[in-house]
Amino acid sequence: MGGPGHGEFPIFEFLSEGRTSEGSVCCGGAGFACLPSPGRTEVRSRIPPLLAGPGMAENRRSGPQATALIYDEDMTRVRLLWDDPECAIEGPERLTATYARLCHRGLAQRCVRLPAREATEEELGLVHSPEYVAVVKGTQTMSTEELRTLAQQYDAVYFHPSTFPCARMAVGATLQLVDAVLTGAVGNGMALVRPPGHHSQRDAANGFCVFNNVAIAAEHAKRRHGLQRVLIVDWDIHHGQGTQGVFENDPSVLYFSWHRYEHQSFWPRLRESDYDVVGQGPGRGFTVNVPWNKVGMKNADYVSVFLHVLLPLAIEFDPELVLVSAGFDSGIGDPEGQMQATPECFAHLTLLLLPLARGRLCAVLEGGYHLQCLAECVCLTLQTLLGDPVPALSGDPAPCLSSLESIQNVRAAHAPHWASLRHEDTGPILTPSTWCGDGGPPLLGAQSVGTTERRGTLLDKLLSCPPPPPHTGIGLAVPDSTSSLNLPPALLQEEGVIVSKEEAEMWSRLDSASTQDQALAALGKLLALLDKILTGQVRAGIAVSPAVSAAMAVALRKGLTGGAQRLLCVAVGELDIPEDLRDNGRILLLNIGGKEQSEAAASRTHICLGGHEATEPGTFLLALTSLILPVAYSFRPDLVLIVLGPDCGLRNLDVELLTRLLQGPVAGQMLLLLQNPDLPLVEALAWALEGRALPSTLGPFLSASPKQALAITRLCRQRRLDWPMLQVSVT
Ligand code: Q9C
Ligand code: ZN
Repeated sequence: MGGPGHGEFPIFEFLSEGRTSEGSVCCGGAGFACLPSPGRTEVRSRIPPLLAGPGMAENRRSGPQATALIYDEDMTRVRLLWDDPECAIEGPERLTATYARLCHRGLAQRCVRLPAREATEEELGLVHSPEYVAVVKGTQTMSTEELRTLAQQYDAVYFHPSTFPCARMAVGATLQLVDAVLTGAVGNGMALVRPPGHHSQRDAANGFCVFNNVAIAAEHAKRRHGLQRVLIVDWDIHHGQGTQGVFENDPSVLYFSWHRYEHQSFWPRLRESDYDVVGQGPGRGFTVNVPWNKVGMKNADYVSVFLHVLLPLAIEFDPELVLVSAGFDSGIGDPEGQMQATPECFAHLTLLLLPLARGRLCAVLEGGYHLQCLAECVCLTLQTLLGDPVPALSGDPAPCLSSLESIQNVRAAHAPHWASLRHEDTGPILTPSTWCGDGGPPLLGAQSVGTTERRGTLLDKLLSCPPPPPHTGIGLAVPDSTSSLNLPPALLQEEGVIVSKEEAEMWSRLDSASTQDQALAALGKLLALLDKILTGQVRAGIAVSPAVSAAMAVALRKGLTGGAQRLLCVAVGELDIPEDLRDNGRILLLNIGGKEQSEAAASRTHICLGGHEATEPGTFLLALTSLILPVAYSFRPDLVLIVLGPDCGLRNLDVELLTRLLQGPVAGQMLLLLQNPDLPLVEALAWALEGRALPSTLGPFLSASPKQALAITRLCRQRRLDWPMLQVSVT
C-alpha cells in the first residue's frame, strides 16, 4: 500500500465509493468465526408499537452518528526476532486477539470500516527528524544482528524488517481516523495499531514505540484541518514522555497522562513525569501529569481523576478534537501496570470524554499486554463509542489515599493555570519525596490499596464477562403531539393506563392539580412507562407532566414499590418534595437551583445547591463534575430520576449533558420528567438516552461566580465522608 498520493483525504474517496460496509469486512480473513450478535433491530422489534424515524437505521453506517474501526493485518507483521524478556510482551497476538473478540461480540460489524494506509514521509516529518526517519527506513534491509545492534541504542525497543512499513501504517491508520472524524464522515472511532507511539520522540524510538502516532495526528489536525485546540488523553499506564516532549511548549495541545510512577522508581523513571511538571513557556498549564505512586489503583481512582482533574480542565480548554492514547496496560491483570481497573471502567472513561468536542473522539491503541484484558477493554471502549449504555462500575466507590494525594497535588499545581481550579480550596502541595500516603491516619471512606492480587478465578471471571444485556429501548410518555419529531428508531410511545381520580389521589396524596383530566392521562402514561423501566422492558424514558412536582412524588413512590433499592433523584428548579420522601433511606435527593435550604434541613440523603445562579452554565458545569457525578458514583443508584421543574433555568445543552453523564453511575436505567413539553428538548433527550453525541460543544468556558463556587466547594467538603468520591484531598 502506498501513501495517499492523490487527494487530500483518501477516506473521502473511500466513502464515496459506497464501501461503507457494515459487516462485509467483518473478520477480514483472520480465520475465526463471526458469530451473530444480538442486533439492535432484532431486540427492538419486540417492543410494540414502533415509531421509526425516517432512515435512522442508516445513520449509524456513515455520518456523524457512525463509529469507525481501523484494523489491518499488515500491522501484525512486526515481531521480536531474538530473546529479550522486556520486549517479548509486545507481539502480534495483541492485535489478533483483540480483533477476534471485537468480531465475536458483533462490535466490529457495527462499525464503518476504514482502510489503513502508510503515512508519507512528509507526515512523519510533522514530528520526527528526517535523520531519524532515515534510520528507521534503513531497518528494512538489515540482518537480525544489525536490527538487534540498532535496537540497543534505544530503551526497550526492537526492530524487524517490517518495522518501517508497519510503523508508517500505524501512523497512517491514525490519520485516516482523524480525517474521517474531522470531515464528518464518522462521529468517532478507534484504530487498532502496532507498533504503539506515545514513547516515541523526535529523534528516538522508545518503549516499543517507533513513530508517535497520536502526536503526528495532533499536528496533522492543527496544520491540515486548522484546529486550534486538541486534547490528548493518555490513559496508558506508562507516561507518554514522547508526546509530552513534542507539545511541552504548545498551548494548542492539552496533554493529559496518568502513569505508574511509584515516586520515580517505575519505568521510564523520569523526573518530568511528576505532577509539578506542567509545560513550558506558552505551553505552561497544558501538560497534566497524574503520577500513581502505588500499584493496585481501582475504578474509583481512575474515575475520580477524570471527574476532579481532567474534566474541569478539558471543559475549560474546550477542545475541537479528543485523541485518546488508549493503552490498556492500565487495566486489571496487566503485568506492566499492576493496576486493578476492570474493563467496564474504560467504558466510563470513554463516556466521560464524549461530551467534549461534540463527541469527536479518536481512540488509538498504545500498550496493553494481558491479551484477555486488552481485548475486553477495547470491546468496552468501542461499545461506548457506538453509543451503547455503559455497564455498572464495579468495586468500592472510594479512591485510595495515595490517589487522593496525587489528585490534591496535581490540582494544586494547576490551580494557577486554570480558572476552573483556581477558586477551589486545593490544599497545599505535598512534597513528593517526604510525603508517603501510608503513614497518615486512615481517612473515613477512603480505602487503602489492596496490594494482594487475587489471581486466577476472580480475574478470569472479570475478563470473561458475558456480552452485555441486549439493548432495550427508550420509552416516551408525552402528549400525542410529538409524532412529528425526529426521534430515534424503535422508540416506544407509551399509550398509558387509565388512572382513576382515586388512584391518582393515592399516588399523589391529594394534590388537586394532578387529578385534572390532562394530568390523569399524563399520570397513566408515567406509571406505565416507569413500570416498564422497573421491569426491564425499557431501559430509559422521558415523561412530560403538567404537574411535575406531583409527578415526581408519584415516580419516587412507584420507584420504591417497584423495587428500586437506591433511587437517585436530581431535581432541578423549584420543586416541592413531600416530607415522607425526604429522608427515606433509599432515596438520595439532589436539588439544584431550588429554594435555598437551611443547613438544618440538609441530611445525608438530601443535598441542596439552592438559588437561581446554581443553574447558570458555569456554575452548573462545576456542580456537575465536582458534586453531582461524584455523589452519583458514590451512591450507585439502580434508578435515576431527573426532574426539571417549571423554568428550571438549565440550558437544553446542559440537560442533555446531565442526561448523558448520569447514565454512567446508573448504568442506563433512567427516567426524565419534564414539566414543559418543549419538543426540541424531548427530541434531544431521546437521542441523548440513545447514546448520541451532543450536537454542539459546551462552548467557551464560563466560570462560576466566586460565591457559587464557594458554595459548591463547601458542600463537597461537608459531604465527602458520606460520599467518598467527593474527596479531592487527603487533608
Ligand atoms: N518492568 C507501551 O506500553 N518496559 N510501552 C518497562 C518495566 C518498557 C511500554 C519495564 C515498557 C514499554 C506502549
Ligand atoms: Zn504502556
